[in-house]
Amino acid sequence: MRNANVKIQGARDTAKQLVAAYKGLLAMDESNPTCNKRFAQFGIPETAEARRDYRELILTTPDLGKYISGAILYDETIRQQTSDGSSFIDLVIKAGIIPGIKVDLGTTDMAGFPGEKITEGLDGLRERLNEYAGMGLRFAKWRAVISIGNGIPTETCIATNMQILAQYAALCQEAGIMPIVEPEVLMDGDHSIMQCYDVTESVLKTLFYELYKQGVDLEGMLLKPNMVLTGKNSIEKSSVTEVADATVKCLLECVPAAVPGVAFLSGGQDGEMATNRLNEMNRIFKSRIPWALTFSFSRAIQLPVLEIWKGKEENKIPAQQELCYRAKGNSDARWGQFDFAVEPEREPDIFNYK
Ligand code: 5MM
Repeated sequence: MRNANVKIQGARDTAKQLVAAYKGLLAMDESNPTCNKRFAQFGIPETAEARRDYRELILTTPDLGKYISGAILYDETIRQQTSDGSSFIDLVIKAGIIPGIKVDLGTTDMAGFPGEKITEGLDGLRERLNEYAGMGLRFAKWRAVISIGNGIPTETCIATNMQILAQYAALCQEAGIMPIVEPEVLMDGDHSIMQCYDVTESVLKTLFYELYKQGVDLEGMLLKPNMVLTGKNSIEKSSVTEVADATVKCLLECVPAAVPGVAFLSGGQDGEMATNRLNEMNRIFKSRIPWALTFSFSRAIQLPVLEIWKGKEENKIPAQQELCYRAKGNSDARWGQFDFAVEPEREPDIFNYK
């Protein structure tokens, strides 16, 4: 067991605050290419100014801080100024939200392992983290990507990515920054929910072994995993309850109780479906799980907002209303109180799932 020095204690406090009752995180850390890709879908200019306006629209949404505990920002945003000349970090804090930052530098092809990716960004990370801590950013995020396909993922890809994630987490805690650890098993493909379960289980078990080996304090971190889902091209369809059942069972098998919270990514799921699935997990299992189960969605919250905004000032208020609606829905789901659009199809029995 690691003694909590001041920095570890700070990370533990941040983790607890981020998973406070009824709250979750907003991932608004799209890199410029990803943000531009989203903008292009809705005819929004792919410029630094449009990205600035959009992020200002998000962070000036009335009442956002009632539902959102933390915002994951991107390096470009924290170096931009709002329209009244203040800093984005100050704007986040003024909204009652904890500011965080994505620190990975994206993925690249893994040498010798066709179809697999490795996440880059460890070089110089200690210095970047110290700079971010000095700017008032209290948590960070790093995403590793695992694909399911013919002969993949390989053990080597999983082990290498999880080792890097654990190194990132250790560096964050050294700097007094709380690490969000994001191992994403992608939805792409035609795999079954059981294949996703098996890969997610292997990824999470490897991850926690690496975190243990590298001395990462589990109370001072959060996990951001995928839900256990069928591949998006699969003919098999899973009910909301089957997804909740498989996901919670997998987490119970792999995630130590010392971790204060699990904040899901949405991974390209339809927004309402992601909310329904989170709601179902909390509705059914909340008395049987040791960690908070919440959200850290990007697309599931933001795509409907972008669709309304379309880059036009006159659409700003309806876009903010949509953002608030999505944030509130997920906040309700955080407690199993979201108003269901999709009825659960069967009672789950997590202990008989596998
Ligand atoms: C939108 O994706 C975020 C940034 O990705 P890039 O570095 O590729 O631009 C990503 O980190 C995001 O925070 C999480 O994956 C969750 O997003 P989703 O859309 O899966 O909820």
